[in-house]
Amino acid sequence: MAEGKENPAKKVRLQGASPTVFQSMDDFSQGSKQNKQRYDRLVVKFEERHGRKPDFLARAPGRVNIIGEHIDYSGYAVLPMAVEQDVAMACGRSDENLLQLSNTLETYSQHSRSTLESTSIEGHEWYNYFFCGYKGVVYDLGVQEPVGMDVVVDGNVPPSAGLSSSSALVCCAALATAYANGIVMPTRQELAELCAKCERYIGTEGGGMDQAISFLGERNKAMLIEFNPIRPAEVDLPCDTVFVISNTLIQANKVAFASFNVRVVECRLGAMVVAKTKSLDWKNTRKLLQLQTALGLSLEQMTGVVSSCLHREAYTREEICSHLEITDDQLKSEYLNNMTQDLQSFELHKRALHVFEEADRVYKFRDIANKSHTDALSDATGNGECTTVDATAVRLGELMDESHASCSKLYECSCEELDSLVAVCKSSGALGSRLTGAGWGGCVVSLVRSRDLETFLAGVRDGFYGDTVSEDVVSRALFATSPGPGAAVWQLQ
Ligand code: ADP
Ligand code: NG1
Ligand code: MG
Repeated sequence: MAEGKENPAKKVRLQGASPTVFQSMDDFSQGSKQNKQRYDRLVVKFEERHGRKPDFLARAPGRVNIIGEHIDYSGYAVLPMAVEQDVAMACGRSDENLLQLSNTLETYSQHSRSTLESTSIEGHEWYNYFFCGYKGVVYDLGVQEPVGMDVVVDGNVPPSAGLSSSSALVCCAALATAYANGIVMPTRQELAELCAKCERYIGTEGGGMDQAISFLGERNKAMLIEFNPIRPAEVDLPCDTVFVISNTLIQANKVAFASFNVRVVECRLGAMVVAKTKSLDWKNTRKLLQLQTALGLSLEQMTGVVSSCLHREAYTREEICSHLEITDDQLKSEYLNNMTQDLQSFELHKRALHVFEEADRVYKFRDIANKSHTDALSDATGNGECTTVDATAVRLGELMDESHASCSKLYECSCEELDSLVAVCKSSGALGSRLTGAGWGGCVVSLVRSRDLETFLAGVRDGFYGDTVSEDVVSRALFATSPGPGAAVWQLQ
């Protein structure tokens, strides 16, 4: 199916639905024993700190992106699934005009702020991610007199590892704030749009994938997420296979170092430079998808446009200004962001090529996965069992491998450890392996045949972690995962 066309078999779901409010812990923890224990401990922690029971708990999951890396902020669809790991908050409304935030991990310091103060967000302390979500709800939804809140936070999404702990925190904060203030509950899509915008208060210019899947995640379903507006569509995952996450244990915080925002700017400038060359309205062409739409070309044709309009060497700052006929001050104030003000050179060719090719891979992955599922269910066996033809799983794996190669060579968002972990995953039997999330550290996602899972895990344990990493750390760094549900609230009695 050509890119952008709706697959009629896959209905856009959840339109209009708000995050579920559960009445029992069992429903809220959705069969996850590990999370249930965490939530129990969190309630106790809240009682110890605040001398009463919390009014409610909120949770928002992290995610693993199966394919479609660094293309959401260029407007293109991505294919993530929510994971079991989440950020959870125990919350109690209070009569004082105070927000009292604490964390179950002592490394994250306590913080209090008056609800009457304006919500300034400076620096990347953990509680500023909370305030992103809080500010998004209070300001964007116009809450006049926000209630005081006592909040204890507990998260088990590994931080700065590409599984989106930051958005889990932002989304959970927004959900908790909306629920605590008793406003008409926004829908999942509305909350996702709101959080995609408000996480930018922290300083990164993300595209919206993480917040979308945190609210729109569905058990056993990966999602194709399209943007502007956010539109989710279920994607069937191949049967007889499993996705496995492995963590390099190298942390890469997106606010502390500029590389993430540099890539956003390079894509923006790439779109503008080509738009100017093609005599389009370049000032309003800030995303590569807008460029493609204006040119009316396919993704494949766009790779030709990249080759003919952008040279392979990096562009200097002066060259960009001269091509766009703007001053250096205009470049700074209108097109660069807080972290890229002094950047001297910009890779436009490689970045744009990655984006168009990766966007194409996402639709290919979606089409092959959905078709394989339909074919498998109507299979001659007639017993309703789902079995994926091996060639299909192999092709999906190849798309993941191509994605990693492109992230590594064209987008340059990999690192030595990620490349070496990908190599170990492949040699341990993965059908496909790729970095997931922003990269420069963090996690790899691999597609593995179910029957090969144990051999694969043993191969990666020995080949990557060896004896230097404790069993306990490895158990949290290397695990099979399946799609989990999106954000929810548990109203305690
Ligand atoms: P990720 O890929 O995990 O989203 P980011 O660099 O975007 O990585 O965000 C990581 C930041 O999110 C951490 O430095 C921390 O400030 C915040 N964070 C993540 N998990 C928690 C948690 N459990 N408690 C408090 N803050 C957290
Ligand atoms: P991580 O670094 O995994 O939180 C970031 C962006 C995503 C997306 C990916 C790369 C934010 C909140 N997240 O995810 O939007 O661009 O990198 O595909 O900015
Ligand atoms: Mg993040």
